[in-house]
Amino acid sequence: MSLKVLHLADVHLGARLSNFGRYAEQRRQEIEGAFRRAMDVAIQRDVHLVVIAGDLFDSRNPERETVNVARGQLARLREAGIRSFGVPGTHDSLAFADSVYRRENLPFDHFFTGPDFADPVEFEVDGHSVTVYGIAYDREQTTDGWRSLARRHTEGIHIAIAHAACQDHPGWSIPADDLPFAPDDLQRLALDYVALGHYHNLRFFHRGERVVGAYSGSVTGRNWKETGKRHVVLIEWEGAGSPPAVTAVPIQVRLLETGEIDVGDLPDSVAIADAIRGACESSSIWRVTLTGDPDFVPSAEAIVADLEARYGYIEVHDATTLVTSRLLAERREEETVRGEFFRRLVDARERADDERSRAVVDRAIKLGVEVFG
Ligand SMILES: [Mn+2]
Repeated sequence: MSLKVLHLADVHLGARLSNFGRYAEQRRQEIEGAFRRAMDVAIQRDVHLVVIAGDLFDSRNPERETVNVARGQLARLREAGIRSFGVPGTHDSLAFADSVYRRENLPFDHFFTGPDFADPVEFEVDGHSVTVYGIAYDREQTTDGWRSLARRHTEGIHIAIAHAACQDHPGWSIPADDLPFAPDDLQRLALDYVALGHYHNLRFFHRGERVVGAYSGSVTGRNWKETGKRHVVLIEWEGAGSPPAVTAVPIQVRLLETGEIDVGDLPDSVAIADAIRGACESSSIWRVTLTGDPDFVPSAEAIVADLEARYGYIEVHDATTLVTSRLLAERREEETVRGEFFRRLVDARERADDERSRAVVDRAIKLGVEVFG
């Protein structure tokens, strides 16, 4: 039987998510829902191990109900005979005296609290010999960090868990708290898999064709840097030394998606709302950017108010200008104060030598249309 491991990270249980306004509470439940789904996947796929690579909680001091959500889900694994391993992250670091992991006895099979990769756990499961390494970075205690990670012996399958920042460019300054490593470090390690947390988007690391590690990414988008599908990673080995079969399993409850709509030919904000309904599935949460040169000033607020019930939460970003619109062409021909106003603005726009000055003029043109018609 193959050895199956499920890797997840960056759940951020208990995040306030106030960036979602009135939808924040619902979004918090969607994070819990995604975490539950991750546990469902572990149980349905009959994995032997679940590894959680940090930031299970959004803070070191989550509320009681949030801790109980984690407790309940980890207990499901235990009941199913699945071993669970965890490390702290940056949000829920063990370095804090009042860290949740110091106060609560969560039903992990093993939670790594050592400041270096010094104390791996070894066990046999279904005929496989498995070694798991983990680290709880602590600026006061950690001495060797990544340097302490090395394969102990040749037998079996060796997996490391780390909440750590990949330093893709030597020039990036990454604080030591984020446990920086270079992609090469991962390839050199001769481990079978490094389960990473910290960066919130899915990313695989290879040695040749072979996957040697991954960021599984967050399980639910918390902001507009975490759009699209969210995953857990399933890793399967036929035996020690064989390359793993690696699958990213989508896990999110509702996607965050971004889209662009050209509203140049639309008559009003009501029509824009209709166009968004037609283009954007209600199963996702959207940020829609309006582009083009319509003959009116779109009202992002009115469009959001119109669509909020359908999407729960939606953002509309107005990137239109009226510069080449028919409306502005007509106004500029007028021998009136209004005509003069728009002529001067269009001249100012032509003279503007950066994006920011042009944006100021574009805004002034829209205010002018709102005031003068
Ligand atoms: Mn995180």
